[in-house]
Amino acid sequence: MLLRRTAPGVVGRLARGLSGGRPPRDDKFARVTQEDVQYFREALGAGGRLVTDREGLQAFNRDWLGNFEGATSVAVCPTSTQQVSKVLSYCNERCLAVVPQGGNTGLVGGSVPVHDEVVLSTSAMDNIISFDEVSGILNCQSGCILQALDTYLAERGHTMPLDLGAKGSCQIGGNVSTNAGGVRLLRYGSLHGSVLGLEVVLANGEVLDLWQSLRKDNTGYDLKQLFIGAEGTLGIVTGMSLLCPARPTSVQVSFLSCKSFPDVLHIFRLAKQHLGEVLSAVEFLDRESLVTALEHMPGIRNPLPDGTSPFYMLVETSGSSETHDKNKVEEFLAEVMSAGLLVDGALAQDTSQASNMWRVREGVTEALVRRGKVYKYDVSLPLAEMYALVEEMRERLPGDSIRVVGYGHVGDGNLHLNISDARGKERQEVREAIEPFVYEWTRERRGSISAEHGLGLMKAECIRYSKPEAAVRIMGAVKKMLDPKGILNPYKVLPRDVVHEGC
Ligand code: FAD
Ligand code: 2HG
Ligand code: ZN
Repeated sequence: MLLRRTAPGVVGRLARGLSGGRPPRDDKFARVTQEDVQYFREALGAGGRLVTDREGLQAFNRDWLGNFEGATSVAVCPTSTQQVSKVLSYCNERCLAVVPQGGNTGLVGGSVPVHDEVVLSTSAMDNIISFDEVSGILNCQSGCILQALDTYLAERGHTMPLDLGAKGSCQIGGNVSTNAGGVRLLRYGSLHGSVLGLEVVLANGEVLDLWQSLRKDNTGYDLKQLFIGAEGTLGIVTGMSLLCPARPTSVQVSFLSCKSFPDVLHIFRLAKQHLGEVLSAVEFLDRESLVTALEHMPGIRNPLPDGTSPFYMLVETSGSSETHDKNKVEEFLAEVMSAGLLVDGALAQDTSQASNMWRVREGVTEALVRRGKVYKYDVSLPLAEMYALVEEMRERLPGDSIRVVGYGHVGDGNLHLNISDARGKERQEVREAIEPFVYEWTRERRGSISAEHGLGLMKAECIRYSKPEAAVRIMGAVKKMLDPKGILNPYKVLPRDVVHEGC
């Protein structure tokens, strides 16, 4: 699916809404001057792009959800690592705060300035450097769009090890920096496993060359892992080496409906048992999610005549033998039916039906934004208790305009809990009914308050719900070591009390 940003009119209405309020500007940071802009212009030379006009800056200042809006006066778009290094070394010297930005599809306010930080966008760093068809190793710059990489690999019989609804806009550097999960994590694992090497520019401009293409390397600490999921707070990822699997030639997608969440889990268990090595995705959505997608996303059709069951699932297999895989899926469906778990089900007969099934599942996020204000939560929970959070939230939040929806990567224990309010604007009483309840509920079950979207600005002060004090303290020390002046993505990820003074 090619993702288009929501029209500015829609997001404009929603801009605000930040749990915990916007942190005050840290006045240790210098303000951008004309001389700074002139320096950036010279550092970029002819290739790069500098954006300083108000209209052009809008897209850099506002996040995809329209919840967060900053006020940068300059976006710097370099084309090379050397340019990134020059810009960062200068900003560090001047104590100018910098926010790294990829495709700006992040959902926690990490990719946009909070105040007047310089935006360093990787959008002009989109070169594919090499691909080895024997090892499946891809080397590229960080600004490559995920979908473009996958199209490139498809022509060479390979696939990207991750896939997500924002693939038409998100960049691989952003994916690595958020440790994005997505719909194929069940099959290919997390980016901590697929990233073989990274090139990172540190806050002082030093280029840290961890750009190896080795499957095995046990020489000391695996430093690249620190930058995977650091959300731009430790360095700017400029290039990488990724292990890409062979592209499956047979993909079977089925869409099922069932009566209860325990039935969803039972079907998941049967899918693992019967589909084993070819299973590539197990996603679920509740009726409220399905209805929202169908109401607000023109062109998406319900794959089933049944639109009243409380739960829907998308089960995908990816393999190399169509007959074998189809047989397996049919056996699996027969087993699900004979266990009395299925209300209805459809197996896609062609790629257009399969892609419609995926659009239903992946369309929920955009549909919610179109419906009104969204309060978005992304939690990891023990499977057995996962959906109880949605049910409890419904009891806490009655009201005609409110719709509580639950969907996500059931195969990974990752629930996307979204509270949609058709009234369209942040309401304090709604926010207070959700937070801190949702975080406490998750902590009580030793879950994670961010399964895959990160902490960004939205949850920086909430890290302790999922991490012990010692871990937070060590994170603060790592930040201080790698970014002593604290210029990289300030106000994000770490709570204010562990961030060192700097500058
Ligand atoms: P941005 O949004 O630009 O940035 C994200 C964070 O990374 C920011 O903190 C930014 O400062 C930092 N950053 C970006 N580039 C760099 C860099 N080169 N170096 C250092 N730091 C950098 N996420 C999932 O995990 N799974 C999903 O299934 C999923 N589905 C989505 C569906 C939709 C419709 C949308 C809108 C979003 C979805 N997301 C999902 C969230 C988002 O797409 C991911 O977090 C994605 O990885 C962000 O990539 P980006 O290039 O847009 O990064
Ligand atoms: C997905 O899985 C994304 O579709 C977005 O992670 C989830 O919108 C959300 O809450
Ligand atoms: Zn997700």
